[in-house]
Amino acid sequence: MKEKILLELKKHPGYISGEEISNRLQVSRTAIWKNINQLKEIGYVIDSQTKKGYKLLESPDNLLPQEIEDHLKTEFIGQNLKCFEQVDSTNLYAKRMAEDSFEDGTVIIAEEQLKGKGRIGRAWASPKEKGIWMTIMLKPKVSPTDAAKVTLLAACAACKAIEQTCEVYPKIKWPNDIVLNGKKLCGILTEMSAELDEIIYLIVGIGVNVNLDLQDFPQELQGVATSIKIEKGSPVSRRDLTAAIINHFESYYKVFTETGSIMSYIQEYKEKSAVLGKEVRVTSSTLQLTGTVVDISQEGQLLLKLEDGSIKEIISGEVSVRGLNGYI
Ligand code: BT5
Repeated sequence: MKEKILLELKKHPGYISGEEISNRLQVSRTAIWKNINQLKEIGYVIDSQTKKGYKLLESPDNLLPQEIEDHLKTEFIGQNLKCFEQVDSTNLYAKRMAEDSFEDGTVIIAEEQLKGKGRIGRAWASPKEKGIWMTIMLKPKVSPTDAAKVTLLAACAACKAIEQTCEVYPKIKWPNDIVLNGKKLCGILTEMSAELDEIIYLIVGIGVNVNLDLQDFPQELQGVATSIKIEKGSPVSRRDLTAAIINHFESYYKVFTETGSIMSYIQEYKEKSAVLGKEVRVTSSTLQLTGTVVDISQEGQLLLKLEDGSIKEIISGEVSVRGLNGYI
């Protein structure tokens, strides 16, 4: 009912009387009054005047389905939106859901994560109502070997959405980080369940530090992490940015699933790269290399020129890339 009343308020830029809403929705005036109060409790600013009725003055920046949906231009991604106040992790939630059945393109969003996940068991700080913590659930008909490309695609989409919505210009640190002024702004965690030649499900977790202040980060991250608010100097709409990421993601993803290739956006990815041309150290549990990043291949691999002049192809997965003098 709340959603229906909200829709009526949104349709009327001026005041709409309780009677008119009551006639349109076939509900009592008391029910309307109660629901309006509930909307106010979750952050909507609604003016009520005895003679004129109700007028929506301001919508909250909470990540509520009805607020995000208004800004979506997608065919399937985000058409099924599940928004929560608190979850352990949106990726964990998505995995549990995927074990049963899910609609392709379902998006899970939480205002707060208690066990936000990074790669290889790392933690992801996800304070309440400060960021975008979301997971896109997919059933791509591509080979499991192409799954890593979706991380690059998501980074491209998130970066573009941040540029357009927030007017700050971050870079992508291959494979899964977005950095702004040398600090981490966003991380992506792609996970899948697959058989030999078929992906059963793929989930793409995207965490963006939107309106965090420095003290919202755990102490140990304060030197390496940042938020859009910190860099821009003012808060931005999480709702608009969430919708923009989903919109851009779908348009890149559609081309990818149709062609199985990232050719159409690899150039854009390279233009946004924070590591191309830089000397970096690449580490994983089995590898430690220093070299210069000379290219990112059509397959999404990092091409590293080593000291002996040879070129080493690094596949994404569980590697970390660091600049020689600092985070990047
Ligand atoms: C990532 O891992 O960067 C992937 C992060 C994915 C988070 C999203 S949020 C929605 C969805 N649900 C989840 O549970 N996860 C996804 P990795 O490259 O391993 O980086 C993790 C490291 O980043 C940590 O070890 C910290 O050093 C650092 N870190 C943790 N929280 C951070 C934050 N909020 N901002 C910047 N850096 C952070």
